[in-house]
Amino acid sequence: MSKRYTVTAALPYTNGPIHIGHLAGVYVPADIYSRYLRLTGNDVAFICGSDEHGVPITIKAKKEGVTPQDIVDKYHAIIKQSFEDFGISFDNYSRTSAKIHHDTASEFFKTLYDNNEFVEEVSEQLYDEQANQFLADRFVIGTCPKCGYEEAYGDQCENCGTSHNATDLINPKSAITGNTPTLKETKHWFLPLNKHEEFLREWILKGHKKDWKPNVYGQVKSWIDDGLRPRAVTRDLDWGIPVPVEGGEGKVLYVWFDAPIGYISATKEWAERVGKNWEDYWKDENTKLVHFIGKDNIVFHCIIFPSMLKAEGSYILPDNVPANEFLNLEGNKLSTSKNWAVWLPEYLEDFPDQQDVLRYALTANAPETKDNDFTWKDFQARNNNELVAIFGNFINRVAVLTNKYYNVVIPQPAEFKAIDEETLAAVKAYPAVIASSIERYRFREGSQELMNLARLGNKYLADEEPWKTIKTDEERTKTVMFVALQIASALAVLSEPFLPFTSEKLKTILCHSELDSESTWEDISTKDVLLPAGHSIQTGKPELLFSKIEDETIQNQLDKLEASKKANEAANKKVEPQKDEITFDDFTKLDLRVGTILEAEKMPKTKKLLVLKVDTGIDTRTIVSGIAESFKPEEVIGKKVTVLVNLAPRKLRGVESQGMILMTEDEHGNLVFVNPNIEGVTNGLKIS
Ligand code: B3M
Ligand code: ZN
Repeated sequence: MSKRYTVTAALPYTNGPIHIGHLAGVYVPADIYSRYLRLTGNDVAFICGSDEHGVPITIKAKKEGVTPQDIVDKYHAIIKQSFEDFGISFDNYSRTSAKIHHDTASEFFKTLYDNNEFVEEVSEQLYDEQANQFLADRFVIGTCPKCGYEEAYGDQCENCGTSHNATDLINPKSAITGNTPTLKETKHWFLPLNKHEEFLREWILKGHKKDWKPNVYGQVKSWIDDGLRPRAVTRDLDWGIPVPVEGGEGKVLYVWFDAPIGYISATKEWAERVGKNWEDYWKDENTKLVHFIGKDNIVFHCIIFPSMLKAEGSYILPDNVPANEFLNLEGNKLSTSKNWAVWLPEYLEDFPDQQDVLRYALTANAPETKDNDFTWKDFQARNNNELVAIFGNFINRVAVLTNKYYNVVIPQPAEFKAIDEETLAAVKAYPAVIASSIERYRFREGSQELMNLARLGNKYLADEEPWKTIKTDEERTKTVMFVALQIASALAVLSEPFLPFTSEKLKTILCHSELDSESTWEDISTKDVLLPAGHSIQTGKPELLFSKIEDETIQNQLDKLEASKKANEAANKKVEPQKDEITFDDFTKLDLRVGTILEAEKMPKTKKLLVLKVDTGIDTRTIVSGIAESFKPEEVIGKKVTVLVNLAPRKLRGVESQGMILMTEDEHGNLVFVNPNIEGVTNGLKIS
């Protein structure tokens, strides 16, 4: 029975491209779900768009010396293109700088305002005197009051997911100047979440949202149990949606107030375009609303947005919010700022036409219940051992043998044996098996069930060996190839949610479009024949669905990652602030000389220390230096160095060190000697 669904995917911030973590956490699962719902005859609005307000965008604009609009225009186009490239089949991908969104969000705010759903309050907020602006959201960094994470933002802690007001931060610092903020009075409108606590308890906790994933239900419950407080929904910023009420001059809607309303405005925009009524998708109790997000957005989608919808009064509430955990990359947290990521545009350059390989690898290893790690080795294994060796190999053998034995015309089967009946019956069970996984948001499980269907086909061919029976029993071979082709056709349909590009290629190989009617998801479990005898599949050598990925390709990716990390470290090396001023007399106390390292050996039981014998021109002395991680002893013997000779001796691990060798770091963070061009200069000469 067809149902109506509104499926939303978190609106990506347009302050950079999207990477594999976004795909794994939100967009591939949402796409699998939406494609499956369409394939099973449901009415689906799959909605997303660019989240174009908020402080990250203004920070990026300031850093690049352009306007916020320039930033959002650039990255909206890049992100939209990436979603199209990876087959994320939104019905509408909009943007929150669009007029329809400004109007919708303003109207939504005004309705709550007119219904006295806000608390209007003049309160002291964090202020940066030097930058002459209030500090909210990512304009301020401090210690999270809940978990102690020291890089929490003014509105949210990425470490524990909690959301708070900037004034809750411990030891806040301005992200603009580094100064400690002062407090300054300003008026804001607050959504009194405490007023909605009873509703939230009833709806979520007593409403037995037990089908919500434990990671979601658990975070929401702890948030409610900690006690809900009013949250400011306006900001003293100039980039965003102006506050549409008296006294709102110079203020905008808090980005997390306007962004979720973006789902509604994008639905409106779509409905107008396709001649539907948007309210069917947001105000009809029979519509199922599902939000796909990452775990850092749980509080906004399970507490704040539902409270807004409830306060407005005419909207449905989310049926489920199947948030994923985070994906890490080669053991480290994916990071835009550290450029530790696999960016989608770059992936496509290196792996053209292999979107499904990434979709499959990310789904098969998705962070559905805990953070998970993407490794290029696993990516290669999923491709070579599953997509190539099982799925692709099966299809290729079926197509090649049908071409070779029957000139691409599907043969009339002879009598079915038990193995044939059992195999065909097993195929019929797969639509329900995969559907069950998808409907419970277990996409990893679903992808493996799909691969099991390909395994069934592979095993059937390996057991029945048509390449042998063709020589001895033509009738038997016809039956075996007929059965194998039915499995291939089932794969073409059931793979579409997970591998949309492969499904398309497979339907072309099997000429599905020339069938009287193309098989639906349900047909796979009800029809006895998916590809009838006499139907012709594609002539000629069939396109290989997947190709082996070599070790060298993977090594290149690992090298690329390492290089981008080092380049980023160099580019973002923080220059230490200047030390306190000294006088010339202070400087003249330093006695710097040219010296030569005569001997070097590692200090036993330490990682960092070398014990050096240095000829300073004055004498030969022992100096202990923390350079063992950058140099082997033999590499420094004979090196001319700059020595601070009048540093008071000090004992290091029982060895008395009489001076210091001057060092610094190169762009890769490796230690280097501070050596003006002193080769050929004799030891003992003064450096000043
Ligand atoms: N722009 C995504 C994030 O926090 C945020 C989602 C909005 S969904 C309404 O990374
Ligand atoms: Zn925290």
